[in-house]
Amino acid sequence: MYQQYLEIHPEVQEALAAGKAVVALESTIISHGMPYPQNIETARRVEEIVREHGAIPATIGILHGKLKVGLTDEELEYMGKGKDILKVSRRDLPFVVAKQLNGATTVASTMIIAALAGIKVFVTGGIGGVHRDAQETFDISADLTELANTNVAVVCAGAKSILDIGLTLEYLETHGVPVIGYQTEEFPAFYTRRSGFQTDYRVDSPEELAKALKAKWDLNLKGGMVIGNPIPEAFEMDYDTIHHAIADALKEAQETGIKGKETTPFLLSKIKALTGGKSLESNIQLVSNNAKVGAQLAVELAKL
Ligand code: PSU
Ligand code: MN
Repeated sequence: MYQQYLEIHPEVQEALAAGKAVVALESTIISHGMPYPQNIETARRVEEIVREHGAIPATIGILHGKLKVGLTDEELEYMGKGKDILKVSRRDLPFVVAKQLNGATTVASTMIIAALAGIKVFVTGGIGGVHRDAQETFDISADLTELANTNVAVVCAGAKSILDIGLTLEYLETHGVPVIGYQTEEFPAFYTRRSGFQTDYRVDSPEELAKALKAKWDLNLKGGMVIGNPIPEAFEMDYDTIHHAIADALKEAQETGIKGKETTPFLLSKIKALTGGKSLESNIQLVSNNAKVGAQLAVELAKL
């Protein structure tokens, strides 16, 4: 039934049919997470890195209601430039499809579409999570419930401290989502390598990660896995700089009444302005670093 809504790029289709390594990439980071033209440059670079490490990239997005798995260069450009691109999470999917609209996919909806296409590894920058004042706002990203339900591994640089990282990890634990530190014991905090929170397991190689995923899914333990891959030291931000910027951005969001799906994009662009663009540079570097690990993982998984 769902095939009628999917449009898989021929190169991706071929790779999947042959059991080769494929890596899914999201588009909210392109349309709502970074400014033009760095968004498109980054998206292209990330695809290249995935190829350099032996996998086929499949950037996911929605165009005229079609769930696209693998975008052409023009489509990628449109994702980065178009003014009519909605931010689409799980709850938005049916309407964007039925009304034939354009949409950028979040971690949650990218996981859903990747799973429909048969892709098991997905690379992004950071996952959504439990927001800092969630006790009051109930703002908990649908990314977390998706991780509990959909069989896709997510390679990320952790979660930003615009979120409550501790509560995010508690939520994932409750829902049985393994949280892995890639070559680290600590869950990374996106712009910085350290967050002060431990992960459940440290894993040092893509083979080891692939084996754990295979075991999880062989055992019918549904859901994903969060693989926290810290930003390379050279591109890490100064702890105080980023923490002040985040505090200021959060204050402004509260004062101006920013809510719901606008929150994450608002905070990201404020932080970029407050750090004089440094946060954007870190963001680009950490996604590239994740693309490498994700591709290596997909290659190992394809061997099992
Ligand atoms: N974190 C980033 N950049 C992003 C996002 C998160 O560093 O662009 C996006 C992802 O697509 C993520 C979404 O799935 O924000 C979470 O949004 P929300 O909190 O509204 O669920
Ligand atoms: Mn939210």
